[in-house]
Amino acid sequence: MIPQILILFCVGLCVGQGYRRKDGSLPKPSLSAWPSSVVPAKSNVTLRCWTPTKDVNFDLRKGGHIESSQSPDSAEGLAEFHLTDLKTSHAGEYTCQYYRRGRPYVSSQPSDVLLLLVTGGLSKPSLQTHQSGNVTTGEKVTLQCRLPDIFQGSVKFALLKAGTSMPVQTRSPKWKETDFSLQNVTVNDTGNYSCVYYRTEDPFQASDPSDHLAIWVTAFVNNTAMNVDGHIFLTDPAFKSFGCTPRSGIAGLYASSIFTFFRSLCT
Ligand SMILES: *[C@@H]1O[C@H](CO)[C@@H](O)[C@H](O)[C@H]1NC(C)=O
Ligand SMILES: *[C@@H]1O[C@H](CO)[C@@H](O)[C@H](O)[C@H]1NC(C)=O
Ligand SMILES: *[C@@H]1O[C@H](CO)[C@@H](O)[C@H](O)[C@H]1NC(C)=O
Ligand SMILES: *[C@@H]1O[C@H](CO)[C@@H](O)[C@H](O)[C@H]1NC(C)=O
Ligand SMILES: *[C@@H]1O[C@H](CO)[C@@H](O)[C@H](O)[C@H]1NC(C)=O
Ligand SMILES: CC(=O)N[C@H]1CO[C@H](CO)[C@@H](O)[C@@H]1O
Repeated sequence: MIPQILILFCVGLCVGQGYRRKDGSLPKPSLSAWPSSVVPAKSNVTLRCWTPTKDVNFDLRKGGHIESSQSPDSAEGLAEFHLTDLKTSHAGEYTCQYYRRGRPYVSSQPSDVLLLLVTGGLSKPSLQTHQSGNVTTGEKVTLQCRLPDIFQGSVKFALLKAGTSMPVQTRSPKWKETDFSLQNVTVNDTGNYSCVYYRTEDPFQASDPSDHLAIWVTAFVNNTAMNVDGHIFLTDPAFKSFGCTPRSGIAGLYASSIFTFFRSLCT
């Protein structure tokens, strides 16, 4: 027990003081994009570089070249780089790094690469699912993203989920399409999905996103057994209100409490 406490104490203390690794370098910071690393042209994005090390300055690099330098916005070692009115030329591979303000003037390892994609300019792909109707928890959902027929060139696909800041998955196509699999789905897989395709080299052109495909995973609590069960309903984006769509479909299939749940969504 005591060694564990000492380790925790040391981690807290050493990180706070600017822990240095054996080779003299500082550990890499983390880089994230808000609201997302895949954003439409003309919108804004904030790139956040974070480290627990104090008294440091930050560099944001794009393709290895310094794009911007900044003092952290707070004592916590967080720097925010605001990119506004995005153009396709903002797309690229970003990293950030920090360096100490005082002696010794060492810099950190670079962060992991964040690929910023600015969508628009290439026509949208289509997103479809092989499944129809509902799928139970634990099953696999396959979402197929397909290039527009006219498109030529070498690209990768990214599966996006509304409200998440990173692609759910990226995949290379097999000929004109790719299959994204969501394994062992849970309620957390509920959401609106879309896909884009992008060129894998500078200038990283990216397509408009496909139409949304809603995936709805509901957990039904069995009042007596408290078993959690779930079902997914897949609908076409053409349906205006997703919550209402499966209502008639499930009304006869499940207990009345579930019916009530969907009815409350619709009203
Ligand atoms: C982007 O940021 C600028 C300046 O902060 C603001 O004027 C503009 O409305 C923002 N654009 C969008 C699409 O949010
Ligand atoms: C699927 O998820 C359930 C519950 O989250 C878990 O118990 C099970 O081990 C998972 N199965 C696989 C193959 O990951
Ligand atoms: C769903 O997400 C929440 C919060 O992110 C997490 O606490 C929970 O364990 C997740 N549930 C499953 C079944 O993955
Ligand atoms: C998809 O987006 C629509 C509109 O924002 C929203 O009403 C709906 O609840 C979303 N569907 C899911 C499954 O999150
Ligand atoms: C719900 O509970 C009832 C009564 O215990 C049981 O017969 C039924 O199989 C349960 N249903 C599910 C889906 O677990
Ligand atoms: C449309 C569809 O596939 N509905 C299915 C939903 O799940 C129930 C119960 O598992 C099936 O009976 C339905 O056929």
